[in-house]
Amino acid sequence: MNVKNAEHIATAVSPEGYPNGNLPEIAMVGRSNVGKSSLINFLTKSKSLAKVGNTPGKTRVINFFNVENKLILVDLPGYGYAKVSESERKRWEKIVETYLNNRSQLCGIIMLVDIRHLPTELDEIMYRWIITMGKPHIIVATKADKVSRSHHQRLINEIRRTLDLAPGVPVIPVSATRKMGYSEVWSEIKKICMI
Ligand SMILES: Nc1nc2c(ncn2[C@@H]2O[C@H](COP(=O)(O)OP(=O)(O)OP(=O)(O)O)[C@@H](O)[C@H]2O)c(=O)[nH]1
Ligand SMILES: [Mg+2]
Repeated sequence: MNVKNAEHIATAVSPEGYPNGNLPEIAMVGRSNVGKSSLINFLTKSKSLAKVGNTPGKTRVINFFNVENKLILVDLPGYGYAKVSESERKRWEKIVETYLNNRSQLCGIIMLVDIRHLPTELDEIMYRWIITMGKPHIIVATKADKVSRSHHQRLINEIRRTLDLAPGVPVIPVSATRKMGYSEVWSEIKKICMI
């Protein structure tokens, strides 16, 4: 996908705020700070469409980005930020759960994990949730520029083993900084959304 037009179309905490229409949606899920917003900017060739790195764990809303009027990339709030209170965590859960369980045009999920670290227990719980939902999904291993390319395959295998991924689930190393993985991720998104 050679993206030329992408725009922020909605910010929401509940279904009333979701955008209207029937465009297919792909949701980004992952720990706070893993690189969800950066991935959206990378995939839309934009510098600042999605806000990056401003106080991790504070983004408690869902942002929707229309891409070429063909699909919507959905930036979900991140989990696992150490400093959130129990009530904030519950709020996160409600926002994300409501979206993932009820959004009919959600066609697939991109789960992000940092290539440098083994998926955490929360990642494992999230992944099992994704499996239960039964939607197509891929794993993006972010910040691939932070480790030498010669280690990528080993680290990907470790991610695969920790999450106990089925053989058909792709794990794609991506670097938003070095612009690596663009066509690989878009190719999977196109398959998932059938666009
Ligand atoms: N080196 C490197 N840094 C990255 C990459 N992607 C994101 N980052 C950095 O990681 C930090 C977090 O990125 P975000 O995109 O804001 O992460 P997020 O998952 O949206 O975080 P929350 O909104 O808090 O859930 C920022 O400082 C980014 O610049 C990457 O590919 N390489
Ligand atoms: Mg973000």
